[in-house]
Amino acid sequence: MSHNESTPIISARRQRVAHRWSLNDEIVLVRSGAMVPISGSDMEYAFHPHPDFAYLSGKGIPEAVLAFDAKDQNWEIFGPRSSAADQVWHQPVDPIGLPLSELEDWLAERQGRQVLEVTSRTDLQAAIGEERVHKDELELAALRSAAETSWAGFEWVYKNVTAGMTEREIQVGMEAAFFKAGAVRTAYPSIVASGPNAAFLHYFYGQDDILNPATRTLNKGELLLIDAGGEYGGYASDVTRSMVVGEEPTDIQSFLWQVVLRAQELAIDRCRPGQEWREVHLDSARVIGQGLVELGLLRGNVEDLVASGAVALFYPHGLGHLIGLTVHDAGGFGTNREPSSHPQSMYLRTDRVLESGMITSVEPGVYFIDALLGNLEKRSQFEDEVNWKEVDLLRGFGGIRIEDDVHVTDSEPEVLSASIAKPMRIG
Ligand SMILES: [Mn+2]
Repeated sequence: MSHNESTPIISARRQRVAHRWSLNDEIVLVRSGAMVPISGSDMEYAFHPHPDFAYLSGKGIPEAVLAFDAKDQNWEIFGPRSSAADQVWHQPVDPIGLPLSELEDWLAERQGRQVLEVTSRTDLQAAIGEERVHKDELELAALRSAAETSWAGFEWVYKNVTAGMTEREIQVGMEAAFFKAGAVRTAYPSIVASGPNAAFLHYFYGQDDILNPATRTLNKGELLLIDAGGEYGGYASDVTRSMVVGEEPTDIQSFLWQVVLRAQELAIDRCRPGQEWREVHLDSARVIGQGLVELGLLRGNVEDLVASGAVALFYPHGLGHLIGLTVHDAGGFGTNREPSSHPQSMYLRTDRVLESGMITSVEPGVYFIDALLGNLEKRSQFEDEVNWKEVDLLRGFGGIRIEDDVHVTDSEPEVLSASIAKPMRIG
């Protein structure tokens, strides 16, 4: 008899994974993971269950173990029990499945059989990853709820942000709105970058020095880039909006914003089964490149400018990544595919053909990044292709990124974050 309390949807996930594993009589253990102590302290980091455990159990409890017996195709979950002493300090953990103390006996009853730890078996993990790539109804519901919490945060921004506020004030107000709307936590550290700070792709508060974190005051007429999202039921939301605050956008702000939006819209429309993601990505780079040529910042044929890496100076990251239990989710690379070394694709986190049921971010951008544009080697390498005189005038412009989370379906792409407006100007 099975003591696990899984829902039919979780049972179906387990069956699909077991089918992919195609084992004989082995035992497989999937652990939720341990609490991680903070060095030099008796405190611990916030718990993040191993996503494979979360996927196969629907639970987020430390030290729990999901055990699979391939002989009778049975799954058993073992969870810790809180002692009376524990309960003086902490509310009890949900007593799931069988007590963890019984795992040893359960394994002893199966003595002589091979016990496989899933984390030490790439093939078994890859099989779970292939299932996690295709979201079921329960996952889609959580992803839609996560996107709704993000909607609340961005609405707060649109209604409340004005020039003169600090990035930190904006972050705190936005995150409060995520949490009020039901987010359990943010899906990743919120990026709230004003003016030139948007040229750091992953700029976030406290990264410079957590004892003495800097924050910047947003000036009138500057771009504000916010890349943030709520987490709900373990599932991430990942949304970026860029807007000019307190003034009408300049011609160049407006032009580049429209170029990024056009690149995004074209890419979203191609979030359909059968599309080769790398090609969709390269086409987004061509749209960005064409815009930079029209602005007079790049010279030459767009195809060549993408191939040479000139466009990558302004758009160095990938078009998007799979989203699920982690913001950069499992299964991004197809079989026998590896990260590219080409400057335009070296940070691409997905390289596979799109299939129905996938959730991908679509997030083209354009930036003026000092670490790239000030690099002397690159300046001489791209001497002819880049109009350095004009480009140098835009150092400090920051960057523009627009990002939504898209569900690939057998019909039209479903944009989970579609209700989050895309204002070019706020405040
Ligand atoms: Mn993203």
